[in-house]
Amino acid sequence: MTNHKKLLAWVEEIKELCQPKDVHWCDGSKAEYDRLMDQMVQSGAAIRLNPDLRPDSYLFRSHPSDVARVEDRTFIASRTKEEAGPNNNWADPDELKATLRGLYKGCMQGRTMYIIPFVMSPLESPFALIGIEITDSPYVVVNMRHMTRMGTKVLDKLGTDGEFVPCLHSVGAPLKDGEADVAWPCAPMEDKYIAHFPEERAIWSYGSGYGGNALLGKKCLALRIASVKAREEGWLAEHMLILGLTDPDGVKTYVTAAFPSACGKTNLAMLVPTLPGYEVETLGDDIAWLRKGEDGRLYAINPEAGFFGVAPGTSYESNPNAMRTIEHSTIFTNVALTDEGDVWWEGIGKPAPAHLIDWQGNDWTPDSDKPAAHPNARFTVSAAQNPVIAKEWEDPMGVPVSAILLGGRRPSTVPLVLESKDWTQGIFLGSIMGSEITAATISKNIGQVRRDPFAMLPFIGYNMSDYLQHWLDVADWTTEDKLPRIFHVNWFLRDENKRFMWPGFGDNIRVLAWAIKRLQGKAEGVETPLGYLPKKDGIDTTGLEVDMDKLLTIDRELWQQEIKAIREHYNKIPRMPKELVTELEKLEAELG
Ligand code: OXD
Ligand code: MN
Repeated sequence: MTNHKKLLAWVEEIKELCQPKDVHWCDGSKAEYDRLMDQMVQSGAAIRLNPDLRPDSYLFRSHPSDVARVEDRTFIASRTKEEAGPNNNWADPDELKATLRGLYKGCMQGRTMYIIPFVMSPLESPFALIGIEITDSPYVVVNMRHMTRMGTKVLDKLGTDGEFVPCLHSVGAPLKDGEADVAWPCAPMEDKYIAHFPEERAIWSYGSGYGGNALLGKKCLALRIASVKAREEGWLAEHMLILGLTDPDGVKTYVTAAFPSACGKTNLAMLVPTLPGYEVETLGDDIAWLRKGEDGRLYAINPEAGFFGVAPGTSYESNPNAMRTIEHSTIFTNVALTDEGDVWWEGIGKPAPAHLIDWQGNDWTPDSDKPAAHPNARFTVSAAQNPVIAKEWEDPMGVPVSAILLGGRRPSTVPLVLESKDWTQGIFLGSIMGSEITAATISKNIGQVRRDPFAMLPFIGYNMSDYLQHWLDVADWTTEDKLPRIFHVNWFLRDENKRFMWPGFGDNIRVLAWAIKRLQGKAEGVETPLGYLPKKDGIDTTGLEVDMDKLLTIDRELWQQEIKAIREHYNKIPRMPKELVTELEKLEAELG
């Protein structure tokens, strides 16, 4: 096990507080994973899928109230409200701890307490962040085995006095003596807390078993806590995919892209190009840590080991590599079950069978007026199973980034692609990013456009104005020629009949190809107040029927409204960096 005194003392303290029935130190082995799965199948928490159709795979159904991240119940408990900023729910750390201690008291009664040593980033990377998650959810343990490197090897790395981030998690559903468990235990919404203590570097999560609320290495550690650490230490923790793009000349370029949750990061990271001669390989689909390398360039590393992807809409047509990745050894949550024991979801590319069991465990037929899979249904799978994973994806130092894409779901206003004129304008474009809210978060406003700077609104562990300033300061880390170029993309423009104007998916290579040509000095740009647009024939549209005029328009009237909305957004962020306000004023003068 371990001789790490601080860790042992913390485990003892939590054991006393939470009063579990027993304690299990996870070794991270496949045997342990299989044992837990067997237990969960037996208890009714999991369904083993048909091994002939979907080997080594399982289906879980969550409680209907516990289906996504809960941003309203997510807290940044920094010393002051000012440090958390207008972008976060703040709570006084002492008060929040007192509330949570009350909830944690006896919360693991009748349950096993699992101790998960895990590391974000490859084990041997100098940038590795070690966390220890204590949880009473075996579902969390099996998911963490895909999403992180976990188990005894991490304890070995930690040694007797290594640093770790304590991550405490409970589903918040103690069992009385003899009380039978339910398939998905969790606490009511008002008792859910996803709490972060950034100064102390600690995470306390209570009441939810779902995704980013419960798998604490992902959003809580690798983004919220890491973003605070990154600002202090001079690096970046971002909500970005990482891909490697090889062009027809054999030149490989690394690109990161920040899109909000459920806006196609996994699809872009695994894209199958429709243009001949191009190849895309995946390095990550959700999180990138960026650091200056010795040569002055920015290097990106994916701290995760797996994909926690949105299932609905994923098909052999839209994302064949994701479909191949999840052919076996996958955990599915909240998808529908076929009579043959396989999975189904809306947009899987096969018509719905005559009968299914829906994500809530009810009979479902195509006449039903509700979706069979929850819109935020997920698959959890090891990244190594992706047929196009780049061989360098676990390089402990990361890969040099040449371009950063920013984007969101915008039905109008924002053109298909733009390149910023310089770093400051790129950060400005990042600061004004907007996107329609998706089912990845529990919200009454799904579909409405919200401002989501760098797709990090729910994940910045400190004040948004300091975050944007930190991005601006990156320009001082190195020389301009070494900085990645910044592009803004929008795959989601719709016409007057609400139909998508751009085919997306594999055809997004056409936009990537233009961006790469820009980097290589092989494509001209048309200067506009917002940056460079491609020339009308700049993007290869061979074989497509698309209206490039419309896709590459900056409509003055729409932008006048947009500027008003950006002003409102800026006004909500006190201490907005001056350079960004100046960018907005410049834009207003040029477009107004
Ligand atoms: C995710 C999210 O799960 O962003 O990656 O919600
Ligand atoms: Mn995400």
